[in-house]
Amino acid sequence: MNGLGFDSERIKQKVRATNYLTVAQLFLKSNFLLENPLTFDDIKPRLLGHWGTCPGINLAYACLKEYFKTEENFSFVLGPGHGFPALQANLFIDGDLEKVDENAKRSEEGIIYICKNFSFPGGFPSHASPVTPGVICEGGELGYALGTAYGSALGHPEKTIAVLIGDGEFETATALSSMNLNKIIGGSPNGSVLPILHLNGYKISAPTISGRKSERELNELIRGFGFKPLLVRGDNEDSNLAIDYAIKDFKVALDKADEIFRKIKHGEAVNPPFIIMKTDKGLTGPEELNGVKIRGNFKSHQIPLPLAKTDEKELRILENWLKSYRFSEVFRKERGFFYAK
Ligand SMILES: Cc1ncc(C[n+]2csc(CCOP(=O)(O)OP(=O)(O)O)c2C)c(N)n1
Ligand SMILES: [Mg+2]
Repeated sequence: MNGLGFDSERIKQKVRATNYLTVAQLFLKSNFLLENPLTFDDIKPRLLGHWGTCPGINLAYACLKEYFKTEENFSFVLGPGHGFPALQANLFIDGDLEKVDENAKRSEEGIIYICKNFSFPGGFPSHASPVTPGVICEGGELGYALGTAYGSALGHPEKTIAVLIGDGEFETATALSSMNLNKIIGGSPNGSVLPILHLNGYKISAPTISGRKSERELNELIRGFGFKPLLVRGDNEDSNLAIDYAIKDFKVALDKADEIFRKIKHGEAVNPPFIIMKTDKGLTGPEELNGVKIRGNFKSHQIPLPLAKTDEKELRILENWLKSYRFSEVFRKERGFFYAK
């Protein structure tokens, strides 16, 4: 049975922790726990990486892990591999990274280690890669996530595989043609594939086609491929409310998906579920900079504060952004990570 003890407070705290560690990996070379006011010296000399996709990954991952925590055969495939800092933050906090890398202990030293080594020569790559524990799809070249998920379900009826697909990725021929795989692979003797479209409206420097479709038209497209669309709405202007609503919708959508997968297993001819997760791109990040909208815009795709090392205003925005996650409430040097209940 899935979804038992689904705890929204624990999810919210985990999302704050993973978002904090994501931003820390992108920007910080010291003062990782923000024990002193942030200075230019704390900022990495070369700011690399992608922020915009990360908060959506952190939200989806936290909800999925909370829902499927009792299930050994649950796995997650990440399409947008450029969201590696988010994946890394989750693998770190869950202790998966520590199992393969003794430097990644869930302590202050471990935090320093993952932040310093993100996108650094001899350290961690900027994208998901074969050295990332559990990765079967790098996501550097977009499009293969859905096909990979169906491939790993082949001959494994015990498996449930959730797969996050970017809405830009959803415009690739590979992703769109993989939408037909439910007609071939869905159901016995294979596992259950749960696609999640991350509808954040943007890809690199432009809006996405799906993001500009009406809700009805997008639902009809998904239905046309033989899926049952389920909406998770995390697009409120207030980031905290957006996360609250998304978590509630996730629980409802995952319960529904579970019910549908059970019917499919019993041979009923019903359409498999397909979650559409709508969030602002760069959710919880800076809203605007110099009058230009960042959150909910393509401007959040990579480094939203590119001058944080030299510009006092950007540095202070970064400091307030990091503080907004109240990281000290979920991590203490002497206690490590802890969540509600
Ligand atoms: C096949 C392919 N084409 C282009 C790129 C370059 N690229 C990197 S990130 C990105 C945008 C991805 O947008 P989306 O899938 O919506 O992810 P988001 O960051 O919005 O979550 C693109 C086009 C790529 N990685 N792979
Ligand atoms: Mg997108």
